[in-house]
Amino acid sequence: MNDERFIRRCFELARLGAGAVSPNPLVGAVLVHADRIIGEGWHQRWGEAHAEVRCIASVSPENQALIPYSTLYCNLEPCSHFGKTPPCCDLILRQKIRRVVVANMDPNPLVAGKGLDALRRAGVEVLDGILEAEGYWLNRAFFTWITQQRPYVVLKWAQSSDGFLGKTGERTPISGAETLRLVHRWRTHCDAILVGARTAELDNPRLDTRFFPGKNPLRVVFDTQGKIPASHHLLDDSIETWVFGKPVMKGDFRNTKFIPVEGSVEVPTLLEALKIANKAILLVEGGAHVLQQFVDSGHWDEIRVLENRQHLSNGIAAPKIPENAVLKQDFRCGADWVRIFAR
Ligand code: AOF
Ligand code: ZN
Repeated sequence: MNDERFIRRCFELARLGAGAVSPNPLVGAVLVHADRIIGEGWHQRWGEAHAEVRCIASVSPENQALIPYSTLYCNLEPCSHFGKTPPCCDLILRQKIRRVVVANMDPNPLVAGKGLDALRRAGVEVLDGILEAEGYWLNRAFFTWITQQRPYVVLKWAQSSDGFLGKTGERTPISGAETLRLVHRWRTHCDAILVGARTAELDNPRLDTRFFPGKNPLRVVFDTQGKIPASHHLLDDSIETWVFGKPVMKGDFRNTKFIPVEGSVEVPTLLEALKIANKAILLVEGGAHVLQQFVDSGHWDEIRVLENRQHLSNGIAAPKIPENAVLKQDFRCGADWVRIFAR
């Protein structure tokens, strides 16, 4: 069906905003006249123009007379509120567009149906719910952020084919180069990355995105016993970093914040701090103890497991996939397997 085809194109465009719009949704828009695309746009950056605005602005002068006779496709209900940008609905009505097709309603209480209502009241033909489930999956972090008012939590680990994260007490590379790039892509798409003290100490990770173009998310590390050496990458102040539990270190830190805590860091405490800082997507990269803490407390939305053919026979056991996890995606990446579970 053509409506589905053009909504799929909206999804493709929307994905181009990944990593740059959070906590806003990923939104793409397409303007179609007689089965021909005459305009395309997507929400490119938080605080900047919405997809519909860019789409309409992209129509070439010779096609502008066709706008009122075209259908606007958008994966999210056009907004009806004044936020950082004016309402997209007003623009649609001003342009006299008579047909609008969307995948998902906007759960933002400022919009929540008011956008489509305004269009319908003005006589626009509105069709909603096209590829709704795909649209929901695309914007799962945004829907969680709005409806549950907390960051979306992704747990990630790499394991051997016999279920070990690594050998005890030594850095064990598991996945290959292609998977490393994939992980760096995932990092660019999230707002914060967390590791525990043992991983930070043993692996000396940079937690940056050097193998994929995009932004560096906030680095978060639990270090309640102050074990991370000052010379480690996580304390190099090169990227915004939160260190939970370590007594404030001396030095000229601009990007590193030391957050003193007594005892261990509870997951809800971290999630609340991230929420206040507008960080809507958290990637938890280990180690075993921290991952288990999230699994046991039920604070996870998605689990991404990278597995290779290596046999380790012993070492640190990978967490068990919870029983309520549903396999959503399953693909090969280089010599590794990637499995993505959600609830
Ligand atoms: C749309 N098209 O491309 C996006 C929408 O602060 P603002 O003005 O950017 O508004 C952000 C809210 O607008 C966001 O929470 C969501 O409800 C909606 N996002 N709506 O019509 C878009 N990104
Ligand atoms: Zn809008």
